[in-house]
Formats: sequence, C-alpha cells, structure tokens
Amino acid sequence: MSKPMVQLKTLDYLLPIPPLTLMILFPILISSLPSHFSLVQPPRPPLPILPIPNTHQLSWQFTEMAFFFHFGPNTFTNSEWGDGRADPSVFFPAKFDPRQWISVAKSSEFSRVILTAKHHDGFCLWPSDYTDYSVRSSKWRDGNGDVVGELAAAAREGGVQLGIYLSPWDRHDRSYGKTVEYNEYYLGQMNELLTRYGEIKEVFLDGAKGEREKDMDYFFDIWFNVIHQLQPGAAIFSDAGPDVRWVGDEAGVAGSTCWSSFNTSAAKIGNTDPLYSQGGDRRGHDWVPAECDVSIRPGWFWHESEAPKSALTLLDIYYKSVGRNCLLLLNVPPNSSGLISEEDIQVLQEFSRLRNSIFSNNLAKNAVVTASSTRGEAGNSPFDGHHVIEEGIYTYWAPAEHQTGWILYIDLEKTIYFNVLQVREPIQMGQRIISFHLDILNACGDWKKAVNGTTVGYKRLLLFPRIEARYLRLVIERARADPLISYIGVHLDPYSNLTSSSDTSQRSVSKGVKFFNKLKSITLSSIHQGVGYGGESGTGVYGGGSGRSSNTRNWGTTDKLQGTESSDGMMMDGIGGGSYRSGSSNLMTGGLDLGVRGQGVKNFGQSNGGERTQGPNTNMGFAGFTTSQVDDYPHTEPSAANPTALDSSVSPDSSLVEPAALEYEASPRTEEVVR
Ligand code: FUL
Repeated sequence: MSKPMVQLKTLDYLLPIPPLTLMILFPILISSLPSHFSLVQPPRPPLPILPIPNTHQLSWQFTEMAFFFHFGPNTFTNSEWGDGRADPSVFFPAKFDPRQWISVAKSSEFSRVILTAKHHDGFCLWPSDYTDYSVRSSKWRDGNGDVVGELAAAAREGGVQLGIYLSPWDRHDRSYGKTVEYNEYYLGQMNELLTRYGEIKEVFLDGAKGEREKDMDYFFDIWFNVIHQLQPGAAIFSDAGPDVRWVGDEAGVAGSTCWSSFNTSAAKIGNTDPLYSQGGDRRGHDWVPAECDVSIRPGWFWHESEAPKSALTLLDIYYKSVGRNCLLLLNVPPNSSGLISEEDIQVLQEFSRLRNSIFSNNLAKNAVVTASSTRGEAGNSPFDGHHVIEEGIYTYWAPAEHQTGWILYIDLEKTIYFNVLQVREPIQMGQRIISFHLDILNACGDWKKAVNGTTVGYKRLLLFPRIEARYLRLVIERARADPLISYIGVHLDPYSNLTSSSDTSQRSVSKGVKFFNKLKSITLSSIHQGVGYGGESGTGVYGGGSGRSSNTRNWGTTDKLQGTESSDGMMMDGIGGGSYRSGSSNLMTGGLDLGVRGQGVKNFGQSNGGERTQGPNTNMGFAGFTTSQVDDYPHTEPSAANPTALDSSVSPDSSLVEPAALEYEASPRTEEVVR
C-alpha cells in the first residue's frame, strides 16, 4: 500500500484532473517538452562567418538588376558632362511618361530604378528650394513639373523600387568649392529628396569630378548618417560603400574573383584602386558588395547618333556582373521626348528572352544529389545535399564539421548537354568559398575537370564549352569556413559559345591596372584628340566610339574596319564593339584608344577566327598588352535557321581539357584620369 501512497504524494497536484483527461493530455505534454527531452535533435546550424550582410544589403542583392536613368539637360544638348551653363529652357521632354519607363523596367525584369536627380551640371529634376537651376526654371509643364515626383509615383504604382543619384560634383552652383556652404547645400537637397518622395531604396554617390575643378571636401560621414537616418532602408553606393561599392569600371564587369567583403577604410571615394574594387577583399572586415554600372548605349545620356548594345552583349555583361556576385545597374537613358527609345526596348526584350530561355530551366532540377559529408544525420538533416536544387538561399547544404574534401555528387539521371554552371552560397552566413571546380565523369569512368572558379557569393555563373555528361561532382577546394551551398544550376546557353574556359583570373586585372597606370600619364589634351564629342570634359570617350560600339555585335568585317580604320574616337569600337566585353574599353578616352583598340581588335580576330590584328592601328601603343589576353566569351551568333542548335563543332571531349587560363581585362573607367 505504501507505494501508491508515494505516487499519490508526488502527483497529488494532479488529483483534481480526472484520469481520462490525464490519458489524453499525457502524449501532448510529452511532445511539448523542451527539445532536450525529445528523441531526435536537429543539428545546430553553423555559425555565420563575419562580415555578413544586413537586411537592406540582402534585399539589394536579391534585386539582381536595376535600371539607371540618366536624364537632364544633357539629353537635349548632346553632351555627357554638362558644364552647368545650359539654359534651363533646353529641358523640354514633350512626351515625358515615367510610367513607360517603369513598364519597360518591369517587363524586362528589373525591379529597381535609379534616377540622376542631379548630374554634374547641377540641374535639378525636382523643384529644389535651394536653387533656381531646376525644372522650375524650364518651360516644361510651365515650370510646374517634377521628374522625381512623377517617377516616384509611377514606381510606387508599378511596385518598382526607387533610388536617386545626387551628384556631389556640381558645376553650376556657386557654393561649389566652399566646403561648409556646399556641404550645407548638398545636404539640404538630399533632405528634400529623401523626405518628399516616399521610400528611397538606394542613394548613388558618384565619385567623379573633373580634373581641374575646385578642390573641396565632402562631409561623407555626415551624409551617410543623414541618409540612413532619413531612409533606413536605403543602400548607399559610393566608391567605398558604406553599403554598396562601385565595381571599379563602367563596363558592368566584376573581377572573376569577387568578394563582398571589403575594407571601406582602404578605399577612397574619387580615387579608388580598380583592382581592389573589382575583386573585393577576402580578409575585409566590412560587407560591401559591388554594383556594376554600364550603359546600354555608349553614352550615359541619350544621343540620337547612338544605338544600343545587342542583347548578346548584355547577356555577356550579365554573366560578368550578376554571375560574379554583383548587381547589374544597366543605364537605359530616356530620349529627348521623355521616353525610352523603341530600339532599346527591343534589345531589352530580347535580353529578357535569352535569360529566361537559359536560366528558367535548371537541367539539374530532378538530379539526385549526395554529399561527401553532411552536417547532422545524412538523409535526415536540414543540411542534406539535395537542398541545393531548391531555389532560395535559406536552405543549403552544409558538410560535417572538421572535414576536408567537400564534394557534392550530382546524378542528372540522364546524359545532357550543358555549358553553364550556376552556384550560390547562402550569403546571410557570410561568403566562404575561395575556389572550386566542376568535374564530369567521362566514358572511361574518370573524373575530368570541366571548369573551375574562385569566389561564388550570392550567384556565380560559369560559362564553358558545351559538354555532355550525366554524373557531375562539385568540388570545393578552399573555403574560409565550412562551405555552404544553397543552389546548383546546370543550364544550356545556346547563344553564347565558348571554345575555352570562361573563368578568368586576377592576373588579368592587375595587368589592366598596370596598363591603366600607364594611361594615367597621358595628358588631357591627348585624350581630347580621341574624343567623338563633348571633348571638354573628357567624356567624348563615350562618343565617336560609342555609336559604333553598339554595332559591334554585328560581328565581322564591318566591325574590324570600325575598330581600326580611324585614329580618333574609334577606340570604343574596338572595344565595346569587338569585345562583347564591351567593358574594358568604354572607359578609355582618346589617348587610350590605342591600347583599347588593340583589345577590341584582338577580340574580333578571335571571335571570327581571323587574324588577331586587323590593321596598323592595332599595334600602336598597347597592342601587346591586349593581344595576349582578353576576352573569355568569344560568342558565336546563333544561326538564323536554328538559333538554339547545338554547336557540333565543340565536341564533348574538347570540354574535358582543363580550362586554359584565359583572362579578362576589366579596365577602370577613364574618368579616373580626370577625377
Ligand atoms: C560617372 C559620371 O561621370 C558619368 O557621367 C555617369 O554618371 C557615371 C554613372 O558615373 O562617374
């Protein structure tokens, strides 16, 4: 009898509860016990490794692509760097319709737009109370118009995020050069922009400044704090962050190694080291991912004589920006009627079509994925390898701790052709991977390297010669901590055709920097000689060349001629044109044009299987520099008859060769010369 007494004693607080209720409640009570009582514990997630993005940087990264709108008096005066003396009456966009701008952005899948509220000419696209150099002094809408306001309303209505560009360099206002006065003026305008127009998601601070301009300090620390105070969700872009950094060139091209980690203290706004900006810093303490700005046309502003780049060129840029852990900021300049031009829209639609046809289909979506090791119990862990074929960064594969030899095995379940590898890291956990490669199993049962890469980050795309395989393995060679992978995609890009590896190395960038340093010694006057228009400011760089660079994708003889026939302003052709790496060159001004042309020409040759140098000009100056390296994507135009046909000239076997160390010259912008 004593035993039940004891039980009763210990449980007597339950006595008021009827036994049947107890029987029902018991299983529920057990299941609600703290986890340390449960039988199976989920493995703990790994610790993030610093630095990591904040929530606004994450949302910035998720947008992937944004439109830049350069619009203002320059649109009407055929200039790039207005001198601040244009009469406000020149600004008259008769058919201004920002809803059209937003609709183009949406249909092209760009979810953020950034407007030049004030460019270097100082003209304000909103009625600022601090100056009469604004839309208020124009005849447009009888001086009652507000470009920023109307665009903000259209963006809000269309669900597109809005950013603003407010040029620190102001060639109009008389306070420019008087440090305190100008900083007050600038912050007064910033206040207007950040308090009148609803949510602003990005503030773009351009470090450009003419060479012989008045010397003055900008109070960046105050600016940054005020911006964050007024718009906590805004990412601040500048050469040195704090939230987003300039990639170091205006070609839209990041380094093939591109870390989001960075040291803001090592970068100076207006005087950056392009190599550092393009590559980031593996040991950096700050999370400052790179934004790749580039214009769809040669110039940043609309010019009647210019044409847009081809969709294929944009695709190439996409691989080298979004596909290298960055955001692509593509400038689509509205024309003088106030609309985005029809030819630009067509290219954007085509670009969208190409991207969707390549990336909307992950050929590995039904793959069986196994891992060399798994954090937790393999097969029953939230970190299992199969998570890498689910979209999103919040599910990921994590290896067991203290392992090396990190490998994911992928059985595609059938043999397929592909030429693009997509890899993503869960960047909320920090960027980790230092180098990796993809192997395929060949017919003899041997693993052969198909492509290798360095950093991954939010999204890494590697384009390589088309291969045929069923069994793949992704090998992480080096990482800052246990590597984590959130997504693997395998795709077929029938439009871009490589005959050698797409991955590139930093060496090329450093050569580019050396080259750039040589160019820095070139005087402004020599630069002017090469300018197509707008010479005074040096922006002619975008000129003569530019018109042609857009033609470049018309491969072939025409391009070659353009690249070489002229000695002025043509460098753009050589570069933008030939290159499909339009990048490098756009930044070059006249004097530079020699070397640049070399690059472009070389590309032409390479693309077309012709000679590397196409004429006497290509050997001038820096041709040697360019001819040994260059472009990793010698595209081949798909045939009109069968645009998606597999290229039989690239046999699967040829892809098994370890990729050649082709390199890409990501040149800095020429404005560096005049900044
Ligand atoms: C540069 C400026 O000088 C160009 O005009 C353009 O705005 C580009 C995005 O940044 O530094």
